[in-house]
Amino acid sequence: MHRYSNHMKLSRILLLLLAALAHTQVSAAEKPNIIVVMADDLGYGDLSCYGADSFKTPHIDRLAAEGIRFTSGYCSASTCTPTRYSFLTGNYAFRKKGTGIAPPNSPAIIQPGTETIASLLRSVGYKTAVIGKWHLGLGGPKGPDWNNELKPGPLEIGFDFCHLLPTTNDRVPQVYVRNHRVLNLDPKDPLWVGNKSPGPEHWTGKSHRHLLKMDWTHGHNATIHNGISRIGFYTGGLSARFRDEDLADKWVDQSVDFMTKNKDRPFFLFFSSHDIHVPRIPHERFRGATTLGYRGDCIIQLDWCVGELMKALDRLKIAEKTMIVFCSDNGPVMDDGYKDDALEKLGGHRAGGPFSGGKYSVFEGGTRTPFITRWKGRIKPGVSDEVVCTIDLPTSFAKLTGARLKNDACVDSLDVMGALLGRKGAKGRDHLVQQDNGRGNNYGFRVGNWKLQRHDSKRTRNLVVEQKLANRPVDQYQLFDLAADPGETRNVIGANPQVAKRLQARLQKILDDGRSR
Ligand code: NG6
Ligand code: CA
Repeated sequence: MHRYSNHMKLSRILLLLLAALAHTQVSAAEKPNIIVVMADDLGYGDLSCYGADSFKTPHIDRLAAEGIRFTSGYCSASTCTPTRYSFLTGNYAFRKKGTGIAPPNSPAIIQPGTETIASLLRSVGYKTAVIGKWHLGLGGPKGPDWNNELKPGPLEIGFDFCHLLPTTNDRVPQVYVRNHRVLNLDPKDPLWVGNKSPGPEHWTGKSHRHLLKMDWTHGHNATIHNGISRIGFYTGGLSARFRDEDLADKWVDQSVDFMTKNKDRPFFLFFSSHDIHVPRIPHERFRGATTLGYRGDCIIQLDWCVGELMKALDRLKIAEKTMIVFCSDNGPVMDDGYKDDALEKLGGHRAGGPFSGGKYSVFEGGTRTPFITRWKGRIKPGVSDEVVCTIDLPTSFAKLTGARLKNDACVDSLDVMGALLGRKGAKGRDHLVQQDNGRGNNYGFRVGNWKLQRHDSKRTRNLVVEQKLANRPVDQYQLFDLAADPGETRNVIGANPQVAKRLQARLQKILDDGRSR
């Protein structure tokens, strides 16, 4: 009896200890609202807080002044689909086939059951939404069934709500997808989307080029909508179609609505802007806002959107309960298929800042992009040189909010929350793999200030973004010292064979291991 009660006492104490431990873990978790603003094709040098001096971006500058501006903030790929895939899943896109730039009729790329930043946050009580560009496919293996339920999609991988541009706006169709349906679709006028012309009478950017309000330079010459020809063909769904000019307003309206409805509970909003992707068609009120043409004007439109989100946070009195991450999905590009004078009106503006390359390339300009965090009253404003990447957001936010992260999920997503919050002495990544669209099998590998480039395709792309695409043959491996040469102009592999060997082996190991967390 005596021994029994001693045993009871001991287990009671143990239980109490466990409960206390669990309690400290729970109370250690913080659940701010989280807004990730992802710009499209915005380069390192495209904001005045990052050195642009041909125009001003006052709202994003204010975000940076009230938070941390990262000088080594990255997205994980130099095109859209792989970066977005990695941001949501925490897995490098090169590990999975079919994660390159998605075509108009792409099926859902992220399968239900995959852990995502949204499912993780939802598991700890967040209301989750994606508003804006999706470009990760919709529907089962046969692709989207545009006139019926569009499933699977965001709602099957952790989002409670979505209001989407299904692909990217230079691709068909120009309709919104709200949750599982094309919005405002009249069943009597079904939407058809395909990659072949429906017939010789169908007007295209080739057959009716003289009617276009913005001409194309390469590709983008199929179905015409709103005076602009696109990639891919479609017919019908006229009542569902939007004007390019109104996208930014729509994202803001929908987002403010979502924030207002959920102001009293933690929410996660993925604000996925289409600015400044082609076709760059700013709203009429932003035209001429810069001397750079529509590419510059779209930056001002993006800046306005960020300002509206911040105003809404202030109005709802939740700015101090909300952490914002501002980032981009890949580096800059000038001519991406339309004659919008981006290059002609560029002047002295350097879209990639001090870096070479841009969209499609593994030079720093392809993935080193604006990256800002703000949490009023919690983050001490400043500038950070720590290496952080959009792929790190799932794990970092899981750790912050106490979401349980399975070992086999988010396998390349590291906890860099300390760096994102600017905690003293907190480190970012010690290495990062950068990829292009995936098809060319080109990698960048940053370790400290060393940068290894591996070109399995034996060609570089988009070397100088301020000029036309410059392709040239290269050695498979090149090594650069980013501290001395941020523009990656001097290959120092000959003088540093041991460093190169070490980095080559480490990169290969990351590719072979199937995970890096
Ligand atoms: C390319 C398109 C380019 C753009 C890009 C996707 C051509 C010739 N080029 O294939 O215009 O749409 O895909 O951009 O069609 S991204 O930012 O969404 O990855
Ligand atoms: Ca993009």
